[in-house]
Amino acid sequence: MSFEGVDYYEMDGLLGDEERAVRDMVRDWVESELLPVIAHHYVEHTFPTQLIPQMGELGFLGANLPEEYGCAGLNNVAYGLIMQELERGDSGIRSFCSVQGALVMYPIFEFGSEEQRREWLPRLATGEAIGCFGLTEPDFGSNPGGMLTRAVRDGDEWVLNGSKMWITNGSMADVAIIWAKTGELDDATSIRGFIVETDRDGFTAKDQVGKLSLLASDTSELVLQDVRVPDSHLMPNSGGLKSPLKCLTQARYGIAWGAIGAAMACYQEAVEYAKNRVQFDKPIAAYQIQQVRLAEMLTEITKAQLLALQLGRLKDAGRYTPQQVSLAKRNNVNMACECAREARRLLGGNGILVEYSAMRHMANLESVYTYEGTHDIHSLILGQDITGYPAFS
Ligand code: TGC
Ligand code: FAD
Repeated sequence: MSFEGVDYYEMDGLLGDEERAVRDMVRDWVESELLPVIAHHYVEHTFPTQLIPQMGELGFLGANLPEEYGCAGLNNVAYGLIMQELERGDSGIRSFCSVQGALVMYPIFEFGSEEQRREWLPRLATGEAIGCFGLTEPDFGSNPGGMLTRAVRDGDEWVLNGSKMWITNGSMADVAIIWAKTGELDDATSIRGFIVETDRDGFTAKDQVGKLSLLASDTSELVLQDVRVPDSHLMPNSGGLKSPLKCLTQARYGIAWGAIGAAMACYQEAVEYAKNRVQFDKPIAAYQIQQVRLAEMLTEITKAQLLALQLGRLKDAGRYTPQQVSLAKRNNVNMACECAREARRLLGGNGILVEYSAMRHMANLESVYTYEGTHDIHSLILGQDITGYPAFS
C-alpha cells in the first residue's frame, strides 16, 4: 500500500515541523517494519514482539512524557500522530503503545513516587519492561467502581486478591498496574493503584482464547491470589476511582487519533482498488455508488482529523476536558468502523482476505468501539455533560 497522506484540507500546514517529522518517521516505520509482517501475526494470533525494541528506540512508548525519565517529551499532537500512524498499521500495535504509555507509564508518572518513576519509566520507555493495566473485572466492565479486587494491609505489605479480565499485554507484561479497593467493597473512594511485578507468587495471566478481533494483540485474564507487595509498591498519589479514570482519559485521547489511521488505511485501499478493479468494462471507481462510498469516507475522515487536531491543541494548552475526549473517541471510532465496513464492501470478495487490510481493521475496530468506554458509555458521559443528569444507573 502506498502511504501518501489522506489530507484533503491541507492539515499538514497546521502542523509544526517537529510534528510533521515525527508523523513521517512513524509512517515510514509502519510501512517498512510493520506492514510486511502484520498479516502473518494476525492469522497466527501473535503479537510482533520483535518490534518492541524498535518502538522503544524510536520513542513511541510514553512519547508525551518528560525526557528526564527517558521518554521523548513530545507534545500531545505529535503523540496523537504517532497513534494515528501506528493504527494505520494495526489497532493491536497501537493498543500495545496506548497501554504501555497511557495506562502504565502515565499512572506511574502521575501517581507514583519519584523512586517509582525512576525505577520504572526508563525501562518502560525502551520496551525493556512491558506493562499492563488491570481495571476491568469479569462482572465490572463499564462500571469499574463496582470492582471486587481488594488490597489488605498486613504489616508493611499489601495482600491483593481478585481477578481482572480483558487485559491487553497481560501475558507479556513484566509489571501490572492493579486497581484494588483498600476499604469496603461499596467504597469506590478506597480504590488505589499498585505496581505489581508479574512474577510474584500468586499472580497468573491466562490468554483470552476465542477472540475474533485484535488478533495481533495479547489479551489476558489476570488472577491475583494472595499476591504480596511491599508498601513501596502502592502509588502514593492514587486515590479513588478518579485515578484510573484519569488514565483512561489519556488512552482515549490516543484512540481518538488512532482510529483515524485505521480509517485512512481503509480509505486508501478502497480508492486504489476501485481504480483498478474493472467490472462491466469500467473501473468500479467510475460508478456513482462507489464514488458516494468514497466521498462519505473522505468527508468523515477529514472531520475526524480536524476534531483530533483541535483536541490536541486544547490538551497542549491544558484546556481540554474528559468529556471532549469522550466526544472524539466516540465519533472517531464509530467513523472508522463505518469506513472499514464500507471499504470491505467496496473490495467485493477480495475484501474478506487477509491480504487486504479492510476486514482486519473492521474486526479490530469492534474491540476499539468497546474498550476504553463503549460507544454507549461515551454517549452517557456526553449526555451528563449536556444535561447535568447522570444516566448510568
Ligand atoms: P463518577 O462518580 O462519574 O466518577 C468518579 C470520579 O472520577 C471523576 N471522573 C474522571 N476524572 C478524570 N477523567 C475521567 N474520564 C473521569 N470520569 C469521571 C469524577 O469527576 C469523579 O470525581 P470526584 O472528584 O467527584 O470523585 O463514577 P461512576 O462510577 O459513576 O462511573 C462513571 C463512568 C461510567 C463514566 C466510568 O466508570 C467509565 O468511564 N466507565 C467505562 C470504563 C472503561 O472505560 N474502562 C476501560 C478499561 S481500560 C481499557 O479498556 C484498555 S483497552 C486497551 C487500549 O487502550 O488500547
Ligand atoms: P459491559 O459493561 O457488560 O457492557 C455490555 C453492553 O451494555 C455494552 O453495549 C454497553 O455499552 C452496555 N451498557 C453498559 N452499561 C450501560 C448503561 N449504564 N446504559 C446503557 N448501556 C450500558 N480493560 C482493562 O482494564 N485493561 C485492558 O487492557 C483492557 N483491554 C481490553 C482489550 C480488549 C480487546 C477488549 C475487548 C477489552 C479490553 N478491556 C480492558 C476491557 C474493556 O474496557 C471493557 O470490555 C469495556 O469497558 C466494556 O465492559 P464489558 O465488556 O464488561 O461490557
